[in-house]
Amino acid sequence: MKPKDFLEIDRLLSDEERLIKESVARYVNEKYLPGLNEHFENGTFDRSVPKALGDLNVLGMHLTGYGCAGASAVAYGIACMELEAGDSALRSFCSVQGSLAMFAIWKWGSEEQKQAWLPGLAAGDKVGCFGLTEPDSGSDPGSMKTRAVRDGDHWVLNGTKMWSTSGSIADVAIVWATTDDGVQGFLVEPGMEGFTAPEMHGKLSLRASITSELIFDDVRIPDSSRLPEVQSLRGPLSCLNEARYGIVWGAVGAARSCFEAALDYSLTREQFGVPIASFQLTQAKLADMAAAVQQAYLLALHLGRLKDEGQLTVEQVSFGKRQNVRAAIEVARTARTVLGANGVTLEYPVMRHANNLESVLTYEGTEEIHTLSVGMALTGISAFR
Ligand code: TGC
Ligand code: FAD
Repeated sequence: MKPKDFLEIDRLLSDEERLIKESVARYVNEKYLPGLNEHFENGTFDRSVPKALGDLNVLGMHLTGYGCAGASAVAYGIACMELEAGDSALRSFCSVQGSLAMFAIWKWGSEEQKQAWLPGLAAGDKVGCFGLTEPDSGSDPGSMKTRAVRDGDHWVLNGTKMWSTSGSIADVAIVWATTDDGVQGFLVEPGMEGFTAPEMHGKLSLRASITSELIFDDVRIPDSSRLPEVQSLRGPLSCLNEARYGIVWGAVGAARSCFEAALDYSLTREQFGVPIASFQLTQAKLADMAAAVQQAYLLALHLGRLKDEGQLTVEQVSFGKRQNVRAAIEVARTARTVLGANGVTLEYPVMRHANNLESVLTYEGTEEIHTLSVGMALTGISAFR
């Protein structure tokens, strides 16, 4: 019996998938986690991450060509799971870089844009970010106010984006704006006059991740920096499908880390002269957490296999993101109780994951938005408005 792989789901992975799992986990445990608490406490991002993830070949790993690894969706998911077992900030960086910034260029960019940006982003030599959310436009991106107006062979961009992960360190921001021809994406670079990216402070969640505003004040952008292949909200939403899929897996990692911390702690912590693991109430919690983690893992793997067959629908992604993040939050909360007062400290990963998961529940489409997406698929009736 393997208490930490109860149903032996790892046996369903191929040798290559197991190898990726092991190599990402090794990086997380040996290189990333030792410095994490300091970054979390100080609200700083470990600047060695981009290059390290580039060396691991996980940035845009599910994309093909241009220096990308061309791995399967399941392999990409497994990498997300192991990264988020470390911290959601690590998976977030990978998601934004690979699934939002790189995918946008890969799917909707020109050949020149792909050649100019994708190899550097895949290697982690360059950092990308994604600007969709605005101060007055979150769940309803169609209400965005950021606007680009054509001026000869340039565009003039005005507006403000908020909550952009990696924004202040990005070499390229994928910015979505309304135009006379619909929503379009622009590649905005630091140094373009009128563009600033101040870091946002005061987050109590994802503290080891950089989050920024992106402010555009008459920024002149050449037409060659416009993503030429899409003029609709379909552009950004297609990128979100990719990143949401990564969260389906990432949430399993965060939940697993909390469960394992609780299991280990319960076997060594003694009260009333016995390990707390010997109490029936503790065992019930451990059984519930083990079931939740295993179910979430199976769901992620099933959706991953569907994606590799080209069969995964956006509603199924919503189902998975909603279900697995919910499950992870519940596991984190339960694990926290098993650890007692120690559970609220940084000495254990549980409260850190619990805090991070509040952002994960909200970004990439809130729990409510994904509930309505599933509701619409079930009933055929849209309840968004
Ligand atoms: P709607 O009229 O339904 O659709 C507009 C156009 O988009 C198409 N579409 C999609 N395409 C691809 N994938 C999807 N999931 C799509 N959903 C819709 C649709 O077919 C249509 O295309 P076309 O060609 O006819 O123009 O749009 P709506 O305005 O009614 O909105 C629908 C809704 C609410 C589901 C959508 O707006 C939504 O998903 N809202 C949530 C916004 C969100 O998730 N924001 C995330 C920002 S980025 C982020 O959080 C990064 S976190 C950092 C990290 O991961 O670490
Ligand atoms: P709102 O849309 O204002 O929602 C508030 C509440 O109302 C929620 O509970 C919501 O579910 C509910 N609600 C809204 N509409 C409905 C409805 N129709 N029916 C029922 N309930 C509804 N964005 C980016 O563009 N790029 C990034 O890199 C990025 N990174 C982020 C990093 C972090 C740490 C965080 C916290 C957010 C990030 N975001 C990013 C923003 C994120 O995508 C938004 O926060 C999210 O889309 C929700 O928007 P909002 O916060 O404006 O909430």
